[in-house]
Amino acid sequence: MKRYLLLNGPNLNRLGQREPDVYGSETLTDIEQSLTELVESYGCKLASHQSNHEGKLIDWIHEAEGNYDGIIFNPGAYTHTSIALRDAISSVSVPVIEVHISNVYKRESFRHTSLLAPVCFGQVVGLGSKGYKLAALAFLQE
Ligand code: CA2
Repeated sequence: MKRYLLLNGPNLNRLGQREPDVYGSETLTDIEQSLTELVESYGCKLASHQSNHEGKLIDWIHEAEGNYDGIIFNPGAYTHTSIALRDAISSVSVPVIEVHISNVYKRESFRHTSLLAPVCFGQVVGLGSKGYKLAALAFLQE
């Protein structure tokens, strides 16, 4: 059975609490539930973690090696800053799809650069919470 890992980075535990115009009204729990349903409908399994700490995200990426078939990852603002997360993604053979709820290219210029995208399998940007499902489908329909 194929197994997938959903990772969410800093502040994504605040989804649904503020800025619904930018990030929508769904909570992270809502997103986790609907993604679990989708993945299970394909006979696969999903595990999910969120952390506001870079090192924890790095540990989960390392632990994914040999245990998961793909990672759906919204790295939050670490996208734009973290060489350490980029190195972690490079250090494993598990494919990673980077997801952003908002269209980062329509926003401040500091959000236009992803240090992670060059080492990711793909990227989904600006499609709201549906982006997580589209990333999952890219793995599920492989
Ligand atoms: O669009 C995305 O998914 C982001 O990864 C979200 C990050 C942001 O730093 C990235 O540039 C793009 C922010 C995380 C969510 O922050 C919240 C702020 C207020 C209310 C709810 C969430």
